[in-house]
Amino acid sequence: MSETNTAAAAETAAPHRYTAAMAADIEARWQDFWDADGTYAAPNPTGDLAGDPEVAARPKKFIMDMFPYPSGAGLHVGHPLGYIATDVYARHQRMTGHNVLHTLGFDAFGLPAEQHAVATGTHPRVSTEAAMDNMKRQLRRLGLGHDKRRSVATIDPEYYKWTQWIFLQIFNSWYDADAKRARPIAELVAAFEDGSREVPGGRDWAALSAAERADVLGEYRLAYASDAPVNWCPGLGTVLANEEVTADGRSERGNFPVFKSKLRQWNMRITAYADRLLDDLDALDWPDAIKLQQRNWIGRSEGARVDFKVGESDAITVFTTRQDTLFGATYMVLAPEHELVDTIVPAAWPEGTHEVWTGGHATPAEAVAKYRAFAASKSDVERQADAKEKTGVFTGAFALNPVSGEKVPVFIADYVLMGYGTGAIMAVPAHDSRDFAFARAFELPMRCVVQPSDDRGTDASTWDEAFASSEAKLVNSANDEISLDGLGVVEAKARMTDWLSERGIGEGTVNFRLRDWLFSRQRYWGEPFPIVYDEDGIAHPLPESMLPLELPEVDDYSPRTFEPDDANTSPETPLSRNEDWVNVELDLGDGVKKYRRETNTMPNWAGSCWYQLRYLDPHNSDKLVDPAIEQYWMGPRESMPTGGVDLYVGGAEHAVLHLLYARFWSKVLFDLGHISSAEPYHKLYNQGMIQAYVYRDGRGFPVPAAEVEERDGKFFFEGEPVKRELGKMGKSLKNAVTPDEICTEYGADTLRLYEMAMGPLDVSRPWDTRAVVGQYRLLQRLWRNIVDEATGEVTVTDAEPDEATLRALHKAIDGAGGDLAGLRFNTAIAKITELNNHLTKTGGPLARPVAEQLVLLMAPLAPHIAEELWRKLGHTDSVVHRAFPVADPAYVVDEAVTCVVQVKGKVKARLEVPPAISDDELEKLALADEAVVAALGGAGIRKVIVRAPKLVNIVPA
Ligand code: ANZ
Repeated sequence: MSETNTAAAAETAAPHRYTAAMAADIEARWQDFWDADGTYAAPNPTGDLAGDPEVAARPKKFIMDMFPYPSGAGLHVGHPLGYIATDVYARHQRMTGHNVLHTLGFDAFGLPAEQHAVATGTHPRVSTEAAMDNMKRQLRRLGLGHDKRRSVATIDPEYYKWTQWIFLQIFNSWYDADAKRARPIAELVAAFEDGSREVPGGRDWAALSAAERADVLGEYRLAYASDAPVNWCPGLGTVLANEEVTADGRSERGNFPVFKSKLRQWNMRITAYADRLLDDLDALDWPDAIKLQQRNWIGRSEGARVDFKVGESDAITVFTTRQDTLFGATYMVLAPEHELVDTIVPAAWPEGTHEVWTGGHATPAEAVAKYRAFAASKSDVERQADAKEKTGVFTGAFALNPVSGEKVPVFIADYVLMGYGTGAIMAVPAHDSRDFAFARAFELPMRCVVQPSDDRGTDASTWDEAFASSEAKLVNSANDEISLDGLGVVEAKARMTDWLSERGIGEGTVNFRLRDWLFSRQRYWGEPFPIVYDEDGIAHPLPESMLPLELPEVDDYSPRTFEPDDANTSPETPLSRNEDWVNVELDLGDGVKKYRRETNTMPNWAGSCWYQLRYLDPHNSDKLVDPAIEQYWMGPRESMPTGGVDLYVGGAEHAVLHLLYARFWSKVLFDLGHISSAEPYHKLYNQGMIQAYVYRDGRGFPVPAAEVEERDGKFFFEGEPVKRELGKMGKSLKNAVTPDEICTEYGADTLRLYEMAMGPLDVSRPWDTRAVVGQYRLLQRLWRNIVDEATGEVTVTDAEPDEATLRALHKAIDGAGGDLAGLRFNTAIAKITELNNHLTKTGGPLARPVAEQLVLLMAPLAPHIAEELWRKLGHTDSVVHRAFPVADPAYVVDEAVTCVVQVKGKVKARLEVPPAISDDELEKLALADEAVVAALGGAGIRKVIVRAPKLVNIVPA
């Protein structure tokens, strides 16, 4: 008989067997039921909860997935791994007495839709909404228990109204470093007015013009416009991120020249929060690796600033973390862009200038100009690459080392970055590897000031590499006033810092790697800034009543492009061409005046910085979020002093940017009193990736994975052998599998089980469509254990379950319950499978309580079949809010096993012990046994051999 015939025959014999067709029917019915019933609606404390003290008394769980971008390509089976996991967890939490808030919205602004719009003329909203609809359909099919009333999309004006509102809060506040918190800018203005705070430069606030006041406040605001050096690409008409610029200074897309150009851009003063962003990490339940990445990104360095005199009146201030090595500073380097460079460059090379220092140029000015042009074409990352050859030129100037009194040459070189520290360094070639390489290339002197711990000696000119250590002792470091010789590095640093500050030529300082966040984009498909400029160019915030400021309709979604080589151009954003929208007459409180709107848009990250708050209260038109609601779902608790979401699941790729930006916005909103949680996400969990096999033909091109055949462990496509490797899943590697295909073939419950059973959630694992059937069979056996496949009737009896079944049941409840709460879904499934197999093997109808508990156990993982069986078992309510089974401890402990205790090879005692007993425990029990003590007769013990739980062998001394 052919396979189809077998299946057809089976179906006639068993018309009520669990099949894909039946799963499709069950799943669609329950999905409709849940939607109509509002089964997953999470009650709010001010609304639904207020009248129900029993519900209000329950503990809460706010469970979130990272905000998805609705891609036009739809989902493949790798995407929902995290969504299924949070859903299973949320379902288990509901069944263990929690009020659960779980929903999913869309982070829907973004470049792909805009590029599609540029290419096709379709409005990005149209393609984005189509993509969202498709994704919602795909997600609904998986049976995810989301509170759909709370779903939001960042592109909805009702949502971005609040993104703009938050921008205004940030714009209208400043960081009070003494109080260590943000405060309204009006309080700063008041302090300038009444003189309780000095206006920078000691000026009189009342005497300042409006423009001057705006400039002063711009130095304080947490959102401010500044002239930032950016990668300007005239050929594309847009500013690019460092990552989008190639090694030879061209745009990755289109290969156009890129120029470092100063453009007026919005920034967020995240640096003001550097310390708090670091300190508060301690209170968060996040993977250590992510915390470490955030710490490194913030990059706190303790060191000193030191002034080196140049000429009569100028000084170069350097930032160093090794002020102890100041005696070893034999030259200096400025970043090529450093503003002092122009001041210090002399007209001609000084007498005796080393040939290699000049780069072959006739004058220092020429050398500097040439080198600057060269450096401008590189990204910061390339400039810092350790392995690269060191380049630079002498400026023609010398500075004075403040401790050795030596004249040291001042260079410019690209390995020193303008954006870090002071943009200038003292170079200590003996003890810094980059300085060492540079000094070798430019034949500069080196002085050893830290005694090497190996046998290379203290003549640095003979070394092959720098000696870097923070544990060795200082040498060659004394003048008439200070000696560090013999001191350890830590003490020498402290001594040097004191000495420098006493003389007013330096001070201890903390430096951060973190930079302010560049917040402008020259794009259409983003949130417009709620900012207008008056005729003097002063920025004014729009009043809240004018929000949302909606995106205007435009004809052309692309920015204006220019001659690729024309560096003297500046971006013209898609919004700027819309004169009617840009030029407005508004009354901002002082009569109707003419204004120009800001025409940049906000970056992609803006909408995802605060979305957790909107999930809480998505339809509130007066407030970002009702404080009582925020307090209930996210407020601090004893176990989470900074508050936040209870569980946040997503990929590790968001370690820094999104998570740092969201933390920053939370802190500003917290400081200003809008929310009670100082952190957005208390517990973070990174799920692994679903990988997929990629099959490549002889030329290395991927072939469609679905059409590859396996024979004897070898793989063939259209008869030709192909090579198999592991890779990402996706269209380009021709190995995408969609959840829709699997749902059609087996049902969503099978897909859910398979994804959860593949391995521990945080580990990456390869997808294998052929293995999915294993979970399908589990569900078929589950069904068959409760339902008669011929009649469709339930088969349970009212007879008492036997002891072995009760043991199997309660062990499964105990194990699976703990596993579900601990996100160990694969082992939970293994335990439920074991129980189900036991029930299959024992045969006969199940006792009703066993059948019911089995269904409840399965409910978080396979909710559709669980609902259906629950109904068949005669219940009229949904399984979703039923209590998860509780194990009876009497059945959980295993029966005892007998352990034989031998002394000198002879059996002296038999002990009844739990099978899981540890070697240590068993040894203690054996040695305490009366018969054993008697057999040893006070003799010492030479050796104890323990083979838990069955054997202990004691060898007396
Ligand atoms: C002298 C010295 C001696 C240094 C030594 C290091 C080792 P972190 O720890 O990352 O903060 N530096 C300072 N500003 C720089 C800039 N703008 N571009 C490139 N390098 C810069 O690094 C601080 C160290 O990096 C500083 O300490 C400085 O070199 C260098 F044995 O000063 B050090």
